[in-house]
Amino acid sequence: MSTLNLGILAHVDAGKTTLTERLLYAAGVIDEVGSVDHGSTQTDSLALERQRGITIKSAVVSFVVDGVTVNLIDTPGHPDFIAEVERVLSVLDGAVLVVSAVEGVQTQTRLLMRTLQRLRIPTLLFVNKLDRGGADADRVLEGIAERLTPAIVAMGSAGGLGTRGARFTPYDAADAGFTSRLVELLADHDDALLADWVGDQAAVPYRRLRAELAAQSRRALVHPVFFGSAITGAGVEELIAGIGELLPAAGGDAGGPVSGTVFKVERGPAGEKIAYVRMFSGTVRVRDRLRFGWGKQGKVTAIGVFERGSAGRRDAVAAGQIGKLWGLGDIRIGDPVGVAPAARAERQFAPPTLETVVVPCRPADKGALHLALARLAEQDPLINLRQDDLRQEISVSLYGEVQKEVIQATLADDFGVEVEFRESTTICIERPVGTGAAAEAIGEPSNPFLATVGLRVEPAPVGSGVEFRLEVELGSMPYAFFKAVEDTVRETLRQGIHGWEVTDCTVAMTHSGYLGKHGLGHQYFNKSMSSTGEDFRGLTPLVVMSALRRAGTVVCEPVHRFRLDLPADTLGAVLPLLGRLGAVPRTPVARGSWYLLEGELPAARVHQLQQQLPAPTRGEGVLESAFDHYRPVRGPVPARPRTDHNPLDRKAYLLHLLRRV
Ligand SMILES: Nc1nc2c(ncn2[C@@H]2O[C@H](COP(=O)(O)OP(=O)(O)OP(=O)(O)O)[C@@H](O)[C@H]2O)c(=O)[nH]1
Ligand SMILES: [Mg+2]
Repeated sequence: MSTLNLGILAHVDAGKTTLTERLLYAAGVIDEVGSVDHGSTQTDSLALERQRGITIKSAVVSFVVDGVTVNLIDTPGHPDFIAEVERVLSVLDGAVLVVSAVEGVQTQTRLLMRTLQRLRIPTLLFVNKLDRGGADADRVLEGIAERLTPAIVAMGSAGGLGTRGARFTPYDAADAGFTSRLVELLADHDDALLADWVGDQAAVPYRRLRAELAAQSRRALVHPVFFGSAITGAGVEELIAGIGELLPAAGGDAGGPVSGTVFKVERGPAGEKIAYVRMFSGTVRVRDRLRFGWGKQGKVTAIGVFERGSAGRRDAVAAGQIGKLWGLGDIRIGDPVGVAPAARAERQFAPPTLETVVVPCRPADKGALHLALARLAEQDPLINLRQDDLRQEISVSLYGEVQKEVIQATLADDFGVEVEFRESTTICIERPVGTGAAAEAIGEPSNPFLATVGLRVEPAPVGSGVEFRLEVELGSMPYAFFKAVEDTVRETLRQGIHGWEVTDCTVAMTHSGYLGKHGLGHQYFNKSMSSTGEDFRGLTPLVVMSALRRAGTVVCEPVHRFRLDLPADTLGAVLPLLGRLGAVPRTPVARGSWYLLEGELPAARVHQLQQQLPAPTRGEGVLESAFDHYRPVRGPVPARPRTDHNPLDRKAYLLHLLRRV
């Protein structure tokens, strides 16, 4: 049986979880439709999700349609949990992007669609909530064409809008408007089709149009749009048929080399680690010794495979399927299993832009807090646990206030640790502004290490991260020493001149040298006179930081792009507020008695704007915002306290190393 791994994505509250429930019901997996509002759905299974009525973690369920096992991954829509969406993107064969027929396309919808398109993930659209007052199918379809992609086609018409009787009626061959829209859409990627159609319409059978529509949808070139209501079930049968017809099943050879990706990690009832893996090739069996991550190994003690509902115990998981693996204690999110898949592991969304110090209410809980946060970081590495050894504090990175509340509640409920947070601060970055080089050689009086390291730091394009490059012969030193230098460079650059992570730069190694067994003319191996990895790890921070100081860095803060809908008469009161918060608005666009105002706003001010907006807009202003880019900080440069012994202070750094020995 083939498999289709299908993500359900949308902005918050669009109805993903309700739709998931409906799909399971329509496929006969559940006998009763659960409700988000009563906390009884299959995929919002965490206590916190049920209490709050929002999805926090991605969850997998499955059903069978026309002989295909569909693994549905219900994702959270709140921007604070975007990391959960990011982690599943690399395992999807297709997606359904849900848009509310009332709220329409949102900033988050655009962000998701752009990403799905960039990754070429075949995507169907589902316009939900036809039954709700204010539903407007035509306006939303226009919004999709304008703000998401013009490569769409409505697969039917919506009627009875705003009532429980709202329905979706699929078009068919008899619908001339539909067939000509299909030809127009498909002709962009199929010249022959247009020529044949113009020659003789009758010679182009409807079957051919449907086949071409399926082919182009499966290549993510076009996006069919369905309509319905997850609450009443309208349009859901048609969506299921569309999923079967228009999205591609997983490929992969079950007999090939093992290759998969871990996209989720959780702990079972006994605290055992469970890894969710999407298999791209090969078969993993119980008791197999498995390679994963980079150089790790372990024995698989049990396997669960998603089939007809939840995961059942199986002996093996094969190409295309999603399995839960037990027994791999060191496994982490993002680890490849077996041969690394040629997949898309890189970052798709902006990293968290806030951080906050977590303080246990009972000082005695410090140890327990660290363990608990380490557990949370297993499931969400982006919280980027930072232990400040100097101040004995722990901080985490965050997307926003909702995530903060969720962490607080999880620590209390699951780990019995009550915590408070200091005020969140913005996470800045540092980018080098020029080129700087430094080198220290073995034997120089100021260099206490048996290592020669020369490094040059220079700016690289925005978004490129840190690239490490060799400008010395790879054969000139044992590989382990190069690796020690590279790892240490990356580690050291996590805190730049002002304490922020340094990025968008290239670090070239320009000098290298070590003392081997026969160094310094010694005839016999003298251990005390041969270099070790520790020498390179000790020297590199000094060299890279002095090169960085010569290059100079600029501190950049995260900036959001915002979109503000305002009653026209409130614009005059909102503009000064935006000014005070450091926003740069563009020219307002009038839309009837409303203004649409777009612009940029420092991430640090988004929360304040959200809180202060209701007063001048009588509670009617609607703000959407999403991270856009980093820009140099204007005004005083914020510094972040270091958590290590600063290699910029050579003496303190060396004394610290000495004390450690
Ligand atoms: N009237 C109506 N309400 C709906 C429909 N679909 C969902 N809802 C309601 O909308 C709210 C949000 O639904 P969810 O299914 O939790 O939405 P979601 O997209 O999963 O939300 P997050 O996971 O938190 O992003 C709930 O109160 C649902 O009952 C629909 O088709 N019609
Ligand atoms: Mg949900």
